[in-house]
Amino acid sequence: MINVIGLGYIGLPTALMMASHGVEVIGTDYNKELVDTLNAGKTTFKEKGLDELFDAAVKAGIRFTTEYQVTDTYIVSVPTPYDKFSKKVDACYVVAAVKDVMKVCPKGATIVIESTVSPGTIEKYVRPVIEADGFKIGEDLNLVHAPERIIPGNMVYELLHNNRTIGADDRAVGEKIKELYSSFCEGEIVVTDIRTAEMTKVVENTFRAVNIAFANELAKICRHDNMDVYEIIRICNMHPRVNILQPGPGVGGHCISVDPWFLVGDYPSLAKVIDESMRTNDGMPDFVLNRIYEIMKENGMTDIARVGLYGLTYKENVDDMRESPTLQLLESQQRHLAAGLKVYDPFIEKDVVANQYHDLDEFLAAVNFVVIMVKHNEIRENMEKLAGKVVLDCHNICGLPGVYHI
Ligand code: SAJ
Repeated sequence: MINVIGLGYIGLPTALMMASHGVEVIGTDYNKELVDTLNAGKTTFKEKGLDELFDAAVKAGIRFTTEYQVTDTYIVSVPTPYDKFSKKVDACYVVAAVKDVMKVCPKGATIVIESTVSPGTIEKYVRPVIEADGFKIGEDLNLVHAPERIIPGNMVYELLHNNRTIGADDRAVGEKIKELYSSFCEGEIVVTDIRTAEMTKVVENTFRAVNIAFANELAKICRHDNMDVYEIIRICNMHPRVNILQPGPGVGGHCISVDPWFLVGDYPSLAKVIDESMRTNDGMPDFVLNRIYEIMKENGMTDIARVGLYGLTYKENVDDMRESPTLQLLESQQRHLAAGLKVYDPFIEKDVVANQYHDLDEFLAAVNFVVIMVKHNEIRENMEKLAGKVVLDCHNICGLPGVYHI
């Protein structure tokens, strides 16, 4: 039996996937409300294919509880927040979960840490905690790091098809865990050591952050001299060895906007390009806010309350708002005492910010300047409703004449 600890964005789909592929799984989360929701037969967030996967897992016998189980394999997928000031990862939830596992696990059990951690975290924070309790790693307890790679919006498909990395102290233990993931994973699974596994995960997300920053910097350069960044990127990408990403209003999510800071925090004098890239991405919501003021001026607009931000999530077609550029922009606007922007997102049903709308038509009726912050399918399918409005299209999806870009 596998005990999956932490039933959030990663733990839940992983637990469901294993259960629906014939593995006996019990999911544990200390959040009773979340466990009650799952036990009532409901999923806790929206994700393509998740409800169907949930049904299959429930049929296969998955159970949810707040209690840690006595078993030989644990998968820990709890959050690893980072400290905004020190830029370092806070491993407190991982450490707490490992401590709780140690209270119940039998000798020789394996703890698989799926949570993203900065390189060296397991060495620095997890091993000492285990050893302090008199456990001998490799005898009483085995440690494995199996970082996840799935992308919100396409999690179910990617869980099945992505290649994976498994880091273990001991090859045989790594191979055993590889076999477990092979129950559902059709991708290639590489077994390596823990430190390498930690590093690859952070490096993957850093690669993407640096490349997005490059696109964002190009957008700024092109804006300065009124060049079309999208056309330039399109032509450059026809070169066989060039593949530039797309500029946008900023980078959100819990990974690409966070993980690269771990490297900056740990190697401040070495991670220069990464540091600068992260600052570039983090500066994009402010850049958009300035564009809004510029465009208002150009159109003789003075009332910020007639401006509406379309999209609150960190990217299209998900209901996840973590580190979202829209939230960053709103925070910045409040700092500038210019509160009043209207906001709407079809994926966010609860009221989370001031002046939030829950109906596209009502939102559009309330504003005459729309800023497309997120390219949800909904807005792509309703472009004609933007006719006659001033539009700042941060994703170049609009195609209407006279539209502004970042
Ligand atoms: N973005 C741009 N321009 C682009 C691409 C993305 O501005 O050309 C922005 C998006 O709008 C979004 C952010 O970047 O705000 C990140 O979005 P994403 O869809 O690229 O990635 P995430 O954060 O949803 O998922 C990432 C993935 N990592 C990589 O692609 C290296 C996923 O594989 C990871 O598993 C996930 O982070 C994670 O959990 O680490």
